[in-house]
Amino acid sequence: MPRKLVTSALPYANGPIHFGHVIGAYLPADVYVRTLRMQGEEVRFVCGTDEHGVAITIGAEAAGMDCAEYVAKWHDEIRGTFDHLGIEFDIFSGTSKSPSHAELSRDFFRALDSNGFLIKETSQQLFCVACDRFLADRYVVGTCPKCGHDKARGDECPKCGEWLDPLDIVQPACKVCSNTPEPRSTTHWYLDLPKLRDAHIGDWFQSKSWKPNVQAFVAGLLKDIDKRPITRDMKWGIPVPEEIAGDEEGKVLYVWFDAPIGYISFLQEWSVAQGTPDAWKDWWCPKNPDDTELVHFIGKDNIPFHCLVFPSMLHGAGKGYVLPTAVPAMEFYNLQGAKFNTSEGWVIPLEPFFETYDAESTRFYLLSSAPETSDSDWRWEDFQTCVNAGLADTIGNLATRVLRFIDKHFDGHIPALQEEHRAELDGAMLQDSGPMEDPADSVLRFRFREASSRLLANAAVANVYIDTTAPWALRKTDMERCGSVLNTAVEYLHFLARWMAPFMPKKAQALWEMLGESSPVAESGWPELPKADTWRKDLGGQKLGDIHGLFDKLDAKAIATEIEKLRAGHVT
Ligand code: B3M
Ligand code: ZN
Repeated sequence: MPRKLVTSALPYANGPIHFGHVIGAYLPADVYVRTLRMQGEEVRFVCGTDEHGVAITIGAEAAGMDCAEYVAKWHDEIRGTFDHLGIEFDIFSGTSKSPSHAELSRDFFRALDSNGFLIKETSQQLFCVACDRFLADRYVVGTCPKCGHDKARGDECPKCGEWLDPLDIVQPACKVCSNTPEPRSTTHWYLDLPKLRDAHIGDWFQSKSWKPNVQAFVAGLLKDIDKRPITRDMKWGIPVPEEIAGDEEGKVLYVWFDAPIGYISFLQEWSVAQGTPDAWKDWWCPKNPDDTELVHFIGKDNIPFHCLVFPSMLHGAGKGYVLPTAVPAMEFYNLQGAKFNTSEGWVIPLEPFFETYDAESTRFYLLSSAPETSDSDWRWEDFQTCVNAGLADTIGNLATRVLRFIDKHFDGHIPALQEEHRAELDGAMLQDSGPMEDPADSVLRFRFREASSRLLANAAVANVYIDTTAPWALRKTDMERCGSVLNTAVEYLHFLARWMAPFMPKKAQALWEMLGESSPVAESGWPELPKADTWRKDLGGQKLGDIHGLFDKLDAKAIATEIEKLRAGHVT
């Protein structure tokens, strides 16, 4: 079985992440990894913060901090959010601190250079004298030369969508200080993407099947692809190797050049920490490339870099790096119909959120509303319905009703199954109460919405079973049959806990322990769909753990207040 190397886009260490990020690149990856692990696969899950680039230096300046201190602060903050949500990486490092990152990035640069994939060129760029720096495209603002919109950015016009060169902007101004920048000449290195496309990447891209949103977009880019600058004039960043820079001073690698290399350097860091410094090579440079499946979880704005630029770098380095097998890019996730926007207050601040709401239910709602095939939304009302009708009614109630009843009337021990009831109750549970489908099968196809609805549908089967077999009524007439009916329900809850584990790991563990188990539920393996004859674990006689409610219902008034708060805090 190929090893799986799973990455999530590296969040910029310059601000908090919101639910749009979470469902875009992190939570689905976490569920995917947990599912694979339960299926016995060998997986590494790598992430960390993206700590270079202009956005970081400007953020640090505005905060009055130095860059290292600034990125460390956001690194910890972002990591805290992942911890809250139970998103567990094998390693969560950062591009400015991972020990091998800078040198590995420089090695990439050297290798691409000696393999003939870099171009050195001098051109004019806008320089802000007041800020004493060349302006990155997004830090030039002014009037669009095409449509006349006066809030165009150096890289594109938000009104007409035209891709722009900052030098074409009419009346350009520095976004930071508003002064007029002047053109100055500067030398940079460019990645020869047309050559890399013709060498391999074009054919490689065409040979694979991609999500429709990736396929059309990248095929279009490939057609008239141009070289791309991969260096910048800045202080904060990884210096270009001296032997190549020569007399050119103050050149660092472009943030998008070094950031994806973090997927490699962080795994190197992990390998060293394990005491097996070369282990990363088994994933990144296996003897047979089919021995690794590399899966990049990203949001759709990162598609060109992960499907084109980084694969080009990996190939062009000529060191036998694997190329991605799948890039399950999500569409955008909005908040109540409008884009998440931290600076306009159109966000759900996560710290207070987690004081009030349960992280595991939140995971489930995010997955069930994931922007897989088109943009989608966090809607507070839907969150409430998902928690109340889905989780609390369908899963939570089922478990507590059955287990409390056993607690009370069978002295907390799972009743025995009478042989004479076996066949009939197998049929009642596995055939007559509704269809069951394997959530893992959806997860492996990156269909997280489908996976979460399968999980609920499987729980609904047990509710139908309980309604038709009516154990509460049997208690008065036929205690043995009542026991068999409950035994069968508990056998099924044993499946449900394991099915829940990738989605809601803590709730799954809680249910597992209520069933009297003490091992980690995730280590019990992935249960395929139950089959008559083999599905039972013969749990009769096992003592249950402490029984408690699994999900708290959300109150409609509180939800209405959340929506009001959001509207009131919105500044445009
Ligand atoms: N930090 C952009 C983003 O967060 C960037 C991703 C890097 S992945 C190598 O959208
Ligand atoms: Zn300026």
